[in-house]
Amino acid sequence: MIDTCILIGAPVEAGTGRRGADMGARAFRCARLAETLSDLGLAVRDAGALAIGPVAPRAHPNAAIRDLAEIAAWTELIEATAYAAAGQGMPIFLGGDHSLSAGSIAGINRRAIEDGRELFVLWLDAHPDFHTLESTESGNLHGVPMAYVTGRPGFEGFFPPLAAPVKPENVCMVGLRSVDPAERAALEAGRITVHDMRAIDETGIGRLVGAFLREVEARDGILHVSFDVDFLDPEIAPGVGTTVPGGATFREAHLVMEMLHDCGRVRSLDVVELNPFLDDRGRTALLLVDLIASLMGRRILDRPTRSWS
Ligand code: 4U7
Ligand code: MN
Ligand code: MN
Ligand code: MN
Repeated sequence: MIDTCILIGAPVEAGTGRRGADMGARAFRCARLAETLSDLGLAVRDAGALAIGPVAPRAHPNAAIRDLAEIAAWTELIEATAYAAAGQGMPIFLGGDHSLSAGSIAGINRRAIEDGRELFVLWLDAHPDFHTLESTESGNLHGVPMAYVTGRPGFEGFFPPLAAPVKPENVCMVGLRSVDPAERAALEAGRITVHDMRAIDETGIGRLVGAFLREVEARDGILHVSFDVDFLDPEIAPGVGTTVPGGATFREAHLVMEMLHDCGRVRSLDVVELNPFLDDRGRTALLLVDLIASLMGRRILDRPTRSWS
């Protein structure tokens, strides 16, 4: 297992329609993320916050798109950072909005391919973020990273070229409850595994995630987890711009994290869309630190065997 965590602040908020996500990484630090990980016996390296320089604006035929050049610059920087960090420990990308996952997943996958490993992605989110540059209507680029990293067309010449796309059949989305028509059509035509909130209600999140983790193991894969705060129900996690009612509960989220720890294959993590400006006395940041602790090995009681495999 990984024994060094590398905390990487990525204060990108140009991908959202709201201000405040650029303070997310700072809030994780206030909520004692580094100290919590150290208490679990992990070595922690704080890489500070990334920054891009000034960029010249870029136009796109889809006039709704905002800050294309800025997000492209972030993607390039985060991709290179992810690639470098993956060789040295477990990078934890602290957002910042979800557009940062375009870079983190692309860089992690470049490293995985070089190491001869098969990368899987667990996407925990109310949204699939599966718009192309053509299909986004809001123009907010935090809605496109999953389309980019799986190699959907239309990013060429605007976003950095991918070393290789992530295979759609290696991606599992859990928690969906806000899917735009264009995203839905593309998901229906593609091979990504999608579990909406109804599937969680009907089947139980443990069985859905357990089936995916068994698949990762069967193919000897490594796993990247992309955690959007809006995966959680807004009643327990109000500190996020895009709240959608009916999200994952406290225990559902912790169970996923506990199972991920037991599976032992998570090599990188994004925690994105935390917006401290919208939070309630830091409770969303504190909850996320507890969830990250569960992922990194904190448990209620020891259990001799894994109950889900
Ligand atoms: B997030 C949306 F229209 N689909 O494209 C869009 F509903 O990273 C939301 O998951 C995108 O928070 C949400 O703007 C991006 C909208
Ligand atoms: Mn998202
Ligand atoms: Mn979301
Ligand atoms: Mn452990």
